Amino acid sequence: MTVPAATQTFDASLDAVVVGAGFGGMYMMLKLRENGYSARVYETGDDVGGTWYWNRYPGCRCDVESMQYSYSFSDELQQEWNWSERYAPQPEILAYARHVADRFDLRRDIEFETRIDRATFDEATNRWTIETNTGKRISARYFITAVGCLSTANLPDFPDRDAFKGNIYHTGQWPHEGVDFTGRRVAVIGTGSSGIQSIPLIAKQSKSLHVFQRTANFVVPARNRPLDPEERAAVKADYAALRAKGRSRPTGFFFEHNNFSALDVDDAERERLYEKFWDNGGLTFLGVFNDLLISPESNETAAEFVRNKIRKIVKDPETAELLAPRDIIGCKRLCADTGYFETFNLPHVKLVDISKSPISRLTENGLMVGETEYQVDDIVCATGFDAMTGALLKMDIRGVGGRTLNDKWEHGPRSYLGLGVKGFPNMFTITGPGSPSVFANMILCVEQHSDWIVGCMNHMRDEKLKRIEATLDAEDAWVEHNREIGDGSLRSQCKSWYLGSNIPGKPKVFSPYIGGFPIYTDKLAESVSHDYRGFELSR
Ligand code: N01
Repeated sequence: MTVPAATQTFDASLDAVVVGAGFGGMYMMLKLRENGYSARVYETGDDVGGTWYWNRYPGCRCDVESMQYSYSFSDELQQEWNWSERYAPQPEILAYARHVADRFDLRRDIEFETRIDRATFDEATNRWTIETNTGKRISARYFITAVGCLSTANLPDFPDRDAFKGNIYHTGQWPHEGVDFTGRRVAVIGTGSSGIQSIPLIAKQSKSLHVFQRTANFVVPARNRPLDPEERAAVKADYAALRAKGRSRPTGFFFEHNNFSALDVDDAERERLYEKFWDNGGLTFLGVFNDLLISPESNETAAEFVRNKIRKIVKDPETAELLAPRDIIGCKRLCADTGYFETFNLPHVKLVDISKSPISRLTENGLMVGETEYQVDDIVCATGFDAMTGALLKMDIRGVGGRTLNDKWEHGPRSYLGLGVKGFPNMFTITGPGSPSVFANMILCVEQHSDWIVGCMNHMRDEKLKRIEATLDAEDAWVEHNREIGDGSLRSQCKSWYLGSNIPGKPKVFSPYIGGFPIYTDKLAESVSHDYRGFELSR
């Protein structure tokens, strides 16, 4: 329960408050400290790690290669840390986050088990008043959110949810002690990345597994494997150049890609290239041609290639057809698997198509689809997140004139560069909607934003400025630019969390910036070199 503001006094007066101790909040804290600012991070969980603290479901791992999904700011750090696999499992990423916190002595500036409930801008002082669920009231010049893009779990409000006598889990809020499904009858709802990673492992333990699929997803093999010392050493020897190469790519990753269209080659060559990328494994499958997310004809060649793979792997033709997505590959986020399709060949695993007839309600013993009851002991909701805006809008953020962020974003998020919001001065949103975030290497994105923010704060300090706010013109132009380039991509052509379509009633706005990491980098630099163009700075 929030303690009323009137009954509180300030518990601290700081230069900056940072919300969240995931990779974004940790690095932001380090930069603030290095630059001589008083700051504190507030974190709901009892440890660092963000996404990797909460998501502990079986099979959870990063489907971005571990040598790249790691901080780049410290060469000592990247030289001393040894990733064990091509794709790091969740416990190892969490161990890495803890290592970073200890190595850079970050914990002393992080307040755990403390949620930020409200932040209010005071126009008289140009400072934020931040209130926590523990009753603290903090005054800060800057309010910096590092809340992640996929951190607010979407637990569907199935009718009669409370009637179910078994256990309901959400992949994004997994019990820390783990769950033993041995001998249990399990239902998994949802076939996005979390479902696709967890289903093969849940199937290994459970007595029976029903997978409830609303929309089939495109999945390519991850081809995970242990990393051998020579491979690690080769990357480490060339890390700076490889990171630079990554930053020059739209995704912020370095990987093999081709710079020609799928329609520039004949059928045999196209097939050969698809096979090559399929065998290599991973999300870089979409790099096989340069127009897969632009040209529907090119996209369809890749989509059909994957459908044919599914038809070959899954033995029951009816199940295979249900698992073969009909829409655009890469529109919903591509998934990478280890044995997902093979799992449906097991006799105790059944796919339930709920595309036409949804889960109508829960019962004491399971769930109903149409007239059929599926009796289970456990229900796993791999149903995703209120992405991009959920964690920001959960806080009661009040800007100029007491206007809430919820009100301002009633019809979808509006920001300048995904960093600043008109009407919310001295607030910065790390990987906020309108920045590349989920379309790029998230760790490079948080480093980029934190560096930019601290650079801006240094400029303000040098110039004795007290207030920075995005201008309405800059915000409008950025929102329009986002819309235009989003419309030009096939990624905006289906129902996805990028658009907010997974949350009933959420405005359908394509939220991440799809222009690519290097172009975005230029835009950030341009703003700085033109005296923070697009922002109004004042004393
Ligand atoms: O969530 P999702 P996720 N009834 O939204 C279904 C990142 N991530 O947690 O498609 C029935 O993708 C929903 O159906 P539909 C990654 O960016 C990364 O799997 O909306 N079904 C869908 O099948 C990823 O994209 C890693 O028709 C319902 C599923 O639930 C993002 O997180 C690992 C439903 C949700 O899929 C989200 O992934 C894991 C309902 N009421 C996740 N509501 C890495 O490896 C939803 N669904 C880095």
